[in-house]
Amino acid sequence: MSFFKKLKEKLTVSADSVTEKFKEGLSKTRDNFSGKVNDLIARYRKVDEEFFEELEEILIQADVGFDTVMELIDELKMEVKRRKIQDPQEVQSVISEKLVDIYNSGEELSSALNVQQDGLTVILFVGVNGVGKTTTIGKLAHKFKSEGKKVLLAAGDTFRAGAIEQLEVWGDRVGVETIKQAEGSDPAAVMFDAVAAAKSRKADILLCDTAGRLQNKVNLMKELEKVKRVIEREIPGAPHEVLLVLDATTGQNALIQAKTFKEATNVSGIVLSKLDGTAKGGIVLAIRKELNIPVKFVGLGEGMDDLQEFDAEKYVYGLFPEQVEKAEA
Ligand SMILES: Nc1nc2c(ncn2[C@@H]2O[C@H](COP(=O)(O)OP(=O)(O)O)[C@@H](O)[C@H]2O)c(=O)[nH]1
Ligand SMILES: [Mg+2]
Repeated sequence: MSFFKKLKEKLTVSADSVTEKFKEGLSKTRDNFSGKVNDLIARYRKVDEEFFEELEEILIQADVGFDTVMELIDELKMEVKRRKIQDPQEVQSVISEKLVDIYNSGEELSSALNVQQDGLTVILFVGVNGVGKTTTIGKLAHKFKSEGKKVLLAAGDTFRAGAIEQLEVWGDRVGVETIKQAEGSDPAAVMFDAVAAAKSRKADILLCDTAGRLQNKVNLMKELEKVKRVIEREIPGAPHEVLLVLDATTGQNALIQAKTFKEATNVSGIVLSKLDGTAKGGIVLAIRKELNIPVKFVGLGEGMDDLQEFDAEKYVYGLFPEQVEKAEA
């Protein structure tokens, strides 16, 4: 059975709104990357060295990352040989299968959030200015609230003008409370207050915003350490997640940011925002392979429902929806 057919059966396409979100959110990448793959397949009569060279180029242009592309091409060549595939049409399903395999290969990394069964779960958000931390917190607050959880927000970005209000606007929209102090105050003090409030109100989830200053790694490290220390002291085992938010539209730059943050703090997961805003959605693969940190969520739009748990199969469906939908054998 072809991979497309398997995917079709597994995803029960178009019945699931999450699957549809991936399809909508990946439309730019589909126009670029998938469009080029489709065109390549239509132009070639048989799968040869030149075909793979062109495919390699397309993958690199989609920000898949050099090493990952090499691995993928090698795997593809082996598979094509093993299955004695000659017709480029047949390769498309194999490409998709290998994209999923490559993402899921290596050290097993769970994309599930470490949420405590009992008691408070604290999630710290880090990342440079403008990547989407505050927006992601708003979306995640909405998700937890709709699961019946009591959520609090901590306005730890006391640095950027308007940052506190922006978080409060999200809090109001979602219907959760924001713990804050005045602009310019010590973020560690805000966290102290927020943890105390979360305890006394018996909250399930505390989502902590931070400032994204990255002009100096030493300062960043100090600030994050201090914030984390306060949280740790008040709640043993917390923060339960440190999520690094990366902007998919910044491409390889996102990888550089990730490396810096990885050195400054223990990052437990990545949120890749604005995947809907890029035509180079291959960056998901590069991030997973090069950083060895799971992509826990992707941002597929600006709305409340546009944050989705990352899933390699839904991602591939979003890249090749028509092929999956019409897959027969
Ligand atoms: N299209 C799109 N825009 C997003 C997404 N996430 C965040 N944004 C936008 O990115 C901008 C910066 O986000 P913000 O949360 O303020 O970033 P912060 O500085 O890291 O807190 C805002 O205009 C958001 O609406 C996403 O997944 N898709
Ligand atoms: Mg912010």
